[in-house]
Amino acid sequence: MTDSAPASPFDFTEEEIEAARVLFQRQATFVMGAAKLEQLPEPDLPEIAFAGRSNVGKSSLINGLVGMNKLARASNEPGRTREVNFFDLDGKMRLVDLPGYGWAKASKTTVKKFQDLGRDYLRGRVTLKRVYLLIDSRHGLKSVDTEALDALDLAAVSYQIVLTKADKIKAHERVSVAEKTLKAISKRPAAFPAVAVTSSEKGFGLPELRAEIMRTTGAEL
Ligand SMILES: Nc1nc2c(ncn2[C@@H]2O[C@H](COP(=O)(O)OP(=O)(O)OP(=O)(O)O)[C@@H](O)[C@H]2O)c(=O)[nH]1
Ligand SMILES: [Mg+2]
Repeated sequence: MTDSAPASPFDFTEEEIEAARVLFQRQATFVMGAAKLEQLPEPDLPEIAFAGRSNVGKSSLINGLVGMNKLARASNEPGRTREVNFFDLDGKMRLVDLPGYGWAKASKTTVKKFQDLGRDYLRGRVTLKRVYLLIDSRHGLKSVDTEALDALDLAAVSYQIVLTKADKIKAHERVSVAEKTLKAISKRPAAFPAVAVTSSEKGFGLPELRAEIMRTTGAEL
């Protein structure tokens, strides 16, 4: 039972799921890693960004969505993604991999530098359609996550919660952590009122998330 996909909180037709599958099979390429705000690519495509604690699975989720193992660099070493990394899905949209927060081992100045960059990107990007805020399904919302949600609400950036690593918990636990998380964000003004449950490792939740991204970005085949 633990490998079965959880009930989807999304309402998509089979056609939408299929269109999104085809869309995400298009060529995905690394565009650039920006270490400064001045280095961001021109805002000429819809973007979606992946944010969350270090090691929560942002880079792995991007790889899972596009079906490539090594597009975004993932590793067990927290703080792997140190720049704002841009990936182009065949001119249809850009997927943006943000440096993680809550990363204790780096020096304070390094952490601050990348967190400030991530925050500036999130606040000022006109083409940013939605932020996917990743939460480890084994742990649920922690106080550092709450701070990130506060910042997104304050900046009025539309965001959605995505629970990650759901292969590591049992099916009934997936349901309860999703319900609990949904309840916790219900009064947040910029939160999309649904919680995605995913596993990049096993692939579940990804077809629905692709469909959701396709809808949000307005990307067409
Ligand atoms: N079991 C399991 N492990 C996962 C999953 N997603 C990611 N991981 C593992 O979690 C670790 C961290 O994944 P990353 O994708 O590098 O995490 P990140 O959020 O990009 O981390 P930073 O770049 O440091 O912020 C890696 O060892 C992954 O293999 C998942 O769905 N299931
Ligand atoms: Mg990463």
